[in-house]
Amino acid sequence: MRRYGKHTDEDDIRTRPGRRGTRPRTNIRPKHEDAAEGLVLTVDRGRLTCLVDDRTVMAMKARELGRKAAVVGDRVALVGDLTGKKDTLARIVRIEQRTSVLRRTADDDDPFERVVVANADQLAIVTALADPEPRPRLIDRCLVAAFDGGLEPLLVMTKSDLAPPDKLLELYGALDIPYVVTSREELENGTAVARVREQLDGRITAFVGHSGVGKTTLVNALVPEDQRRTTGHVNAVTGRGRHTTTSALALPLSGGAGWVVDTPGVRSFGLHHVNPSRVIHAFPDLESGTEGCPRACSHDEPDCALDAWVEEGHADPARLYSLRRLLATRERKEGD
Ligand SMILES: Nc1nc2c(ncn2[C@@H]2O[C@H](COP(=O)(O)OP(=O)(O)OP(=O)(O)O)[C@@H](O)[C@H]2O)c(=O)[nH]1
Ligand SMILES: [Mg+2]
Ligand SMILES: [Zn+2]
Repeated sequence: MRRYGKHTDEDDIRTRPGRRGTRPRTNIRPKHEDAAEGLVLTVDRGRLTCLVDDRTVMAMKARELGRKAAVVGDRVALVGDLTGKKDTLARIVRIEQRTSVLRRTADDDDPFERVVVANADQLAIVTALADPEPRPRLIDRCLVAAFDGGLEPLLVMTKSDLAPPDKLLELYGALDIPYVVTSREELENGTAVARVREQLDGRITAFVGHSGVGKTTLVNALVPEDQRRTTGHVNAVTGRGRHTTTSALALPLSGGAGWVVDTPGVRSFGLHHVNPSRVIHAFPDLESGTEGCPRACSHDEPDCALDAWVEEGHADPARLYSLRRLLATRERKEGD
């Protein structure tokens, strides 16, 4: 309110009937009343591709935005050339308030935090059941980032044609988190797509996970044919997938409301920005066990109630191990 109120008053004075004929002054900060609304689809070295109505418009940040950066998923206000024609460049004059922010740091010691995606409702945490091997610790970190950033998590387990999901389901099936399991065959015959679609319709979902887990393969199966991206090939020598996806990109779900955001593969998901006391929220299976903990329990001390909680069979010991590991890496950072 305050941001625009002052300028509105000034403009009212300048345009009131008695002063007809006075040309609007250009030395007042424009308030961009006629700015168009856009959605940031992708960002590439300062150039942003935005969807304005049904056109894709290239834009750059206006100087008045200062250091504030727009990211994929941001709702922005644009002025200037909005035709979307080749070699035109619009200006982003405002970034609307975000409903959610998916943040990560390169690692826990890295204070430089990047916003990966703005305004996503849901975080699809993609894990291959094999090739590459599942990494529960990365899953846990993504869960923490989801809870912290206001996104609902969805677990996607791919490549069930290579290995069964049993072990992961044991760890995560008990959590109150929706999950889907997919295989190559189910991707090809469309059954996997239908199952995943059920979880995505009407929402903005960001896909994250290690490189080579099949994020782009899955996203491609969900979006119109002409919007598909290239996917990686698993390197025969290292067995690892190449980092084929190099930038985040928002794509519309085919034939319906909703967006999917494909992101580049990550090795780690640094949580420098997350307050350690909030980490427990990503472990709902353990959270109820903390009722018996001493005040301000670090959950890694002799009186912590979680040891008994796990011994009594309320949660998997691997989950407590994971929580403690995560807290320990956070603590080390807090200490320095
Ligand atoms: N066997 C099997 N292979 C799959 C499946 N899904 C994807 N792949 C293969 O896994 C490899 C990597 O897939 P991508 O979709 O590029 O993986 P990504 O997660 O986008 O990787 P980055 O872009 O590097 O983060 C490709 O060779 C896919 O064909 C699956 O369900 N089963
Ligand atoms: Mg990819
Ligand atoms: Zn405790």
